[in-house]
Amino acid sequence: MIMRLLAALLLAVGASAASRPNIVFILADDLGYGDVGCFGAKDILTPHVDGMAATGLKLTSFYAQPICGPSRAALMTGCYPLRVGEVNNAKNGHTLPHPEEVTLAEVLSKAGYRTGIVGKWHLGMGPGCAPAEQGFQSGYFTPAFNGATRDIRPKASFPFLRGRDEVARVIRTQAEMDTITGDCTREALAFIRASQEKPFFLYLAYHMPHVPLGASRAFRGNSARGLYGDAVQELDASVGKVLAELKSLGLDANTLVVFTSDNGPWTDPQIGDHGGSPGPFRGGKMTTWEGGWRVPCVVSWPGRVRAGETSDGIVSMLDWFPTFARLAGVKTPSPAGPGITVDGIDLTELLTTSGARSPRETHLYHNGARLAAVRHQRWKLVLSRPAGGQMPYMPGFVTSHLEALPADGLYDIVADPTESTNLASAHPDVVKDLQTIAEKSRTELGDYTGPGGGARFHEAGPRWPLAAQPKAAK
Ligand SMILES: [Ca+2]
Repeated sequence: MIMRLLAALLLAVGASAASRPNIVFILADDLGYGDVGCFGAKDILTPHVDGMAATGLKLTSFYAQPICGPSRAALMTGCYPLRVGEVNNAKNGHTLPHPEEVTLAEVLSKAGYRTGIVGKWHLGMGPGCAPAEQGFQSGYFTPAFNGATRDIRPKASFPFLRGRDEVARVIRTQAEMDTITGDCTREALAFIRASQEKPFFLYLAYHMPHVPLGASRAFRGNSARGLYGDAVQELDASVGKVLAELKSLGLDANTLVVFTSDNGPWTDPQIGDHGGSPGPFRGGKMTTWEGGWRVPCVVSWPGRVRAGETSDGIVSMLDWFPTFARLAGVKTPSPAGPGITVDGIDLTELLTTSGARSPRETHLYHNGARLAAVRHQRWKLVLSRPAGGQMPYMPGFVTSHLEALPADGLYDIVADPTESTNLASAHPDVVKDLQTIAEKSRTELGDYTGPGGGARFHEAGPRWPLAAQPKAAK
């Protein structure tokens, strides 16, 4: 009897260890919905991402966040950025997760995964905040973005760090910018080769096609969308190299690969066209409209993830955290640990069961700290807001897309994905339902006026909005 129990136990342990997949999460930066072939691009060729979609699952209502920092914080914590506890109890435009926040890398590391980041971090480098202190055992990364201007400014530079703070190289020139995608791909392949003994989590956060753009010589002039398209085609070729490496090492059948973007493309005329396309959607990066939030997303895992299927169900960047935790065998009721709320919803059934529907019905849109819109099922309510363009808690960021809206607008996102027809007066009952969801979220998470009851704080002292405005706090 005891022997039989032991045998059963060993079998269970063996089965769970063997079925825990490697996870490769490939994140593009500012890549729009209309910049990938299988999502409609005709002037940029992305055969490798298209191939992932053909053999995996394509998500056509995948929501990131409208800008880099919050999107990465959402991925790393599984939470709406308004819930995430930040350094100094502040609420930053680019979320700065507190060292006490439990990250996806920490959860997977604790579960026995080898964890590595290659590419762009952008979640702070203060004490306790660097990748090495937020769960990554290995790192080759830039602390923040690759620049904030269309062209490289003569005195601008940024470092690639290894480990905690060893400077591996510094990017100063266009010629150096042209090498960063290839550089990250080389590092990613090296991480994969060095990590075969354990299940591994590779967070491969490419800088492209965020400006200033760069592409190596072999890709220059190849696309019909200028340097932007060249940069995306090099990104796609890099995805191909990662997939080929997994295959040649015999790891492909046990590796889940996700390809997506952190936000939509810049389309603001004040800032200038950077080359990206939101596809059929209205607006772009930092706006409330779908173009800023809905990005290409494909998932592949041969033999496990639905092959050649498409899901239009709502899926959020928040949802990877509980999904990956479950795949890694984490058994606590909350994937982040006892008592820690996670907003993400486990996608395992959606990913692996043919025809399954997304478990998510609601998505909240925050611009900076402002609750800007709510989607529930097919309906999206874009909340009224004053003129000004200034985003609360994003001082310095002005975008003409944040135009004044005198009243809440209701859109049928399924029938009208371009958000062209306001149906608020035709469906007052739906407006009311979505306003109720908005109000509940304000109670739990907060709004630009201040945090909600479920927002986390890890320090004594004043909390935002006062903490974010030290002068006013005195
Ligand atoms: Ca971005």
